[in-house]
Amino acid sequence: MTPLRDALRLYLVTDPVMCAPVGLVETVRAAVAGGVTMVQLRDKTATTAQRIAGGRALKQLLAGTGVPLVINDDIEAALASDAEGAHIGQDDISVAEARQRLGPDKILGLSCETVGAVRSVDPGMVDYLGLGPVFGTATKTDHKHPIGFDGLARLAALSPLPCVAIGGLKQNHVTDVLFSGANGLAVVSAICGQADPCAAARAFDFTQKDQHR
Ligand code: TZP
Ligand code: MG
Repeated sequence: MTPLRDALRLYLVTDPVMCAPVGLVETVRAAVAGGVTMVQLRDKTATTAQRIAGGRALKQLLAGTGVPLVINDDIEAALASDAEGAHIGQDDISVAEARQRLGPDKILGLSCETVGAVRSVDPGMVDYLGLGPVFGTATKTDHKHPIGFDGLARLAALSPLPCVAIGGLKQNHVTDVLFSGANGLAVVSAICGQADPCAAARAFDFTQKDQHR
């Protein structure tokens, strides 16, 4: 499995409605071929049984790629589909309960929008943070104010864990995100909504930033 810090580089968060024209599994297959390094199954309206079925299909697809699969907000589905972990938000089940149910070895990701949320993270319980939204986005409208790259830099500097930026991020934001101190970009519509998800993923160019390391 790719080390988590590296896996966070280009993190595809799937939206089943946006993926529908191409298909969820085909979107993920193409996106991974284009360079996606981590995948989250995020389906707010599905049942646990549907998430398990989706998770199993994606696990099969990702076998041997080193790309970890995480299930949003459903520990039971994460376990039953043998995903690498789960991702939760501030209003979902508690970190302690998620960690207890996942066991010590699975990946647990946590969304943080504020300085207070990052400060209260227990790095012994959580593996990575999702920071944002960097920009406002039609994909998720129930969030607080966008934090911008300044806010991202503030949260990333405080983060005791690897972190990934999310919210309105597109192919032209790679350099700003990495220079803000996040380990990578998590995206939905920049890849899921696209007719050619492979080309959309490939258009995230990390070579420029790599030259500065
Ligand atoms: N959490 C914060 S913003 C967001 C999530 C799941 C949606 C990001 O979607 P997009 O299409 O990449 O802006
Ligand atoms: Mg959630």
